[in-house]
Amino acid sequence: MANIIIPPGWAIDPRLATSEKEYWEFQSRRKFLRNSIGSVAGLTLGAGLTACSQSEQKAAAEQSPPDAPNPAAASAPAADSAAGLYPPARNPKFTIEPRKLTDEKVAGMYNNFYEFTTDKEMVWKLAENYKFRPWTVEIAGLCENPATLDIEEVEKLAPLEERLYRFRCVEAWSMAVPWVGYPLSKLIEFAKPKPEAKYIRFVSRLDKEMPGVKGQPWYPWPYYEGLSMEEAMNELTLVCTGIYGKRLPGQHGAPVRIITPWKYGYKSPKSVAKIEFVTEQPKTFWNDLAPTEYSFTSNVDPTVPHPRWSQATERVIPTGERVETFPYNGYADYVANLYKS
Ligand SMILES: Nc1nc2c(c(=O)[nH]1)N[C@H]1C(S)=C(S)[C@@H](COP(=O)(O)O)O[C@H]1N2
Ligand SMILES: [Mo]
Repeated sequence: MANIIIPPGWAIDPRLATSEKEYWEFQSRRKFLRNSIGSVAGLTLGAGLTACSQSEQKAAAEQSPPDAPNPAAASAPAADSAAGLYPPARNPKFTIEPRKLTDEKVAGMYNNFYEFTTDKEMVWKLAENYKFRPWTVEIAGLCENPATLDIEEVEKLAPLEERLYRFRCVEAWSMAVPWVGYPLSKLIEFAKPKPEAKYIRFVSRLDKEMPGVKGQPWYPWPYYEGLSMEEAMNELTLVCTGIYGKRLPGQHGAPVRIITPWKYGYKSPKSVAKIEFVTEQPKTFWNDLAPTEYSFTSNVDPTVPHPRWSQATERVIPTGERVETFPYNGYADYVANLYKS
């Protein structure tokens, strides 16, 4: 047999490939994450249900060269309309002490976004080429000003600012990241809810071609979440269109998501397509899947364990350091009064 090396189909021009240093940093980070993550139990549904589609997705994702990720890739195409908007000034009021800001690549390679895959380390790759623009957000329900807005209009509804927030997933890992957005209260002012509106409901995009939707039909897609109006009006709650000074990349929920930093991560829906004002407390994706494990409110609370693990401490990504979890994720001064009664 002749000793000819046939480049695999996915081989790219080496000049386009990542530098070796970046590549090895990427690989060692992957390995570290993989080793340190094993201990966290999967969410509610049995591993058997997800294992098959997950490994298929992984195989598909690994057909591409092992280049370092470009967390901004998904936001690149419409770069022109982003000119002048990013990066906005940081609002110095919000600090993450005693946490440290998570590295951009680390945060962009460890994500929960089940519409793409349940494999946290692969979301960025599977979302990389998804078309998140054009995009519209429907504002509906009990309000004076229902509208369907282009994402570019959503982005300009109020001045963007950067805020450093702690982020705590119910699976007991945490990060701290610089979100870009504006208070949800600004969008609510625009919509003018009627007095009967007591809750706000968010629906993520439903696209049967998203690999995690296609491969996991047992989930009640699309992802749906909700807040009380007081929670939605709280100054911490953000309409988020960016991170690390740029538009949101796919894996973080492009082109627009909600952020509620005093609640577990799943209360922050990604890739929002609809915002609706309603009277009754809306149903939510994780509460419907496992009502005994994921409540509607889901405030970060170190004293209330998840039925299958403690919430007293959290694992900082990527070091794996164990630190104490704070009530309301450290935001009690802003929100504790909402839950007095
Ligand atoms: N549409 C949608 N939104 C979602 C999720 C999801 O699977 N789909 N996962 C949630 C969970 S469990 C977490 S921890 C955060 C993760 O956000 P990040 O990957 O940007 O850190 O997104 C939340 N929002
Ligand atoms: Mo999460």
